[in-house]
Amino acid sequence: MKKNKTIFMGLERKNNSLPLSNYIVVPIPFERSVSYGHGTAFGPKAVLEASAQVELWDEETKTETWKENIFTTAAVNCKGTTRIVFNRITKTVKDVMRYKGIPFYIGGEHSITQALLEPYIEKYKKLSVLHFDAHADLRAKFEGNPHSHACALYPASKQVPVVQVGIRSVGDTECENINSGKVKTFLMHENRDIKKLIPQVLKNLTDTVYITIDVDGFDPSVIPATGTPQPGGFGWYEALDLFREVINKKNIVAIDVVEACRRDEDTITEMNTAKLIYRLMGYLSQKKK
Ligand SMILES: [Mn+2]
Repeated sequence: MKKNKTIFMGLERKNNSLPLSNYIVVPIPFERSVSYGHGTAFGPKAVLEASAQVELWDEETKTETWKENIFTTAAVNCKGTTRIVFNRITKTVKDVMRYKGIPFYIGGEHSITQALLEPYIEKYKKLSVLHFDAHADLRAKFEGNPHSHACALYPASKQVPVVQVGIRSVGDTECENINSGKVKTFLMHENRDIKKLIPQVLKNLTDTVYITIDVDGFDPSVIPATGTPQPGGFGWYEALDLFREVINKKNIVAIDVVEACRRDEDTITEMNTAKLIYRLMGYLSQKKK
């Protein structure tokens, strides 16, 4: 079978369409405020290309989720000022929300979550956010910029409950924002027993959940190519245990997966990110059965 490298999993069903799809993949190759390593702009393309190498039958969920229709939209145009691009992202979200499919937004740097979350916060009065990340991302501004990747969750944290996991890097200007107000932060070093962590995460989330996954929440041995890596993150199976439980117990409105970079040394990051996204789709599909 000839695979199409511009769509998720490299193929789609005959007569696939946006209204018919159970999953909607939206590439957002935005990169503007990166402070250290570069390459998130190439992330979505690399993840789509790698997804064509992921097996269509998933060995854990025992599903062939692609058959439920996965629609990949054109990439969001990320040219222009941050304000212009964020407006475009929010408009795209509003378009996508008209359909039944669960959206997977693929970044791009984490700042896009600010624009992605706005329409969900507006629509769902009891929304909460599961924030998987190495970094707290709760600075009001970073290097003078309120739309930096280091501020990704700050606006949302003033409006809805944000539950943070994987956190192992907190700046001196944001340390007062963790475990304060609407933010519940599970620092990685204090929460290494995943079996104990999961029920606490579930307890702190509302029933309606938006999941934002910065892939640097994983240990760098799982996801090596990220802009600002940190040691000691989630293992593959630990993270899957958490995501499976949250998906099974909560109503998931959308998922974003951000900060995957492309580098020349290897293809581990894009491959594992693609597999993660397909696995999460599998959990969502299993739940419906
Ligand atoms: Mn991060």
